[in-house]
Amino acid sequence: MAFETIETRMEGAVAVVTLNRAERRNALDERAVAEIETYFAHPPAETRAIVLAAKGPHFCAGLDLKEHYTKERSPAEFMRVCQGWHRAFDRIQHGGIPVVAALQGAVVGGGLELASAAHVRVGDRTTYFALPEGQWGIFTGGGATVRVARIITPNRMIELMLTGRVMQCDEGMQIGLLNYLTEPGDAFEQAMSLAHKIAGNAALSNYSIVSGINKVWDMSATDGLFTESLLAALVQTAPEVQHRLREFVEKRAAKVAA
Ligand code: 1HE
Repeated sequence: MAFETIETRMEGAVAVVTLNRAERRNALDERAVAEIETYFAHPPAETRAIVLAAKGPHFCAGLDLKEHYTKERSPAEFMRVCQGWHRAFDRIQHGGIPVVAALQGAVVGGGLELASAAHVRVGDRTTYFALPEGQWGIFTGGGATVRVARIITPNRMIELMLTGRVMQCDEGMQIGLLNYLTEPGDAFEQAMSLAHKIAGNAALSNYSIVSGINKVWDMSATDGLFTESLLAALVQTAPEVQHRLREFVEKRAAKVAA
């Protein structure tokens, strides 16, 4: 598929995926969601981390309301639309490659659902969040009931949806929706710097971190601990570990210092 709604490029081992519909505030139409799914299903083989960014002053205005209005979808049609969003965002969250989102301006509705699928979120001081579905008479459909509720708690999500209020970046930091907050315009550089650092970890460690933790969250404690032991058995005994630990044993490694 030739991409129209996203731009992609590599910077070393870091892939950059940029939403490219600034004239629509990067609202997600069916094509955009399909392109996100296609890209994240098969990122370039050398990719060790991905930065998800967006052109223009706003990260993403959510569902393309004009498309939804024009198409007058039936329940069955919109269920399929939602399942397309779920597939695309599952590719991001469970694809095994760390994804860092660089946010600015509006991160609303489906835009917040998209950002919530990333593993690390960096916002600048223009970033704000909202779930304005109630005012349009609609509901979330891109995974927010699972991902956003887990990050900010169901109670906070219910309040945001009922009132439709805008949550500013400072509150986003306080409640863990943002991991980093930068000056305006600096989120992308910060996200790239984090992504390059993350890309230096062992790929199998990163795979287990981004796939294992969220999957264990879905399990019973017994299943979760068993799964953790299986993952650790694979990761801790990989050949790369000996090389990395030799650095520590022979006192060449950087210390974990405050
Ligand atoms: C859009 C969309 C959109 C902008 N779908 N076209 N999402 C929302 O409720 C957010 C609705 N959008 C806004 O509140 C504002 O547009 C923004 C705060 C994001 C940006 O404001 P601003 O002043 O920078 O831009 P603008 O002039 O409002 O928008 C520029 C153009 O983008 C304009 O089109 P134009 O032809 O007049 O130039 C807008 O109509 C268009 N545009 N947002 C379509 N969302 C799976 S279910 C998920 C459910 C949801 O996501 S609900 C949340 C929907």
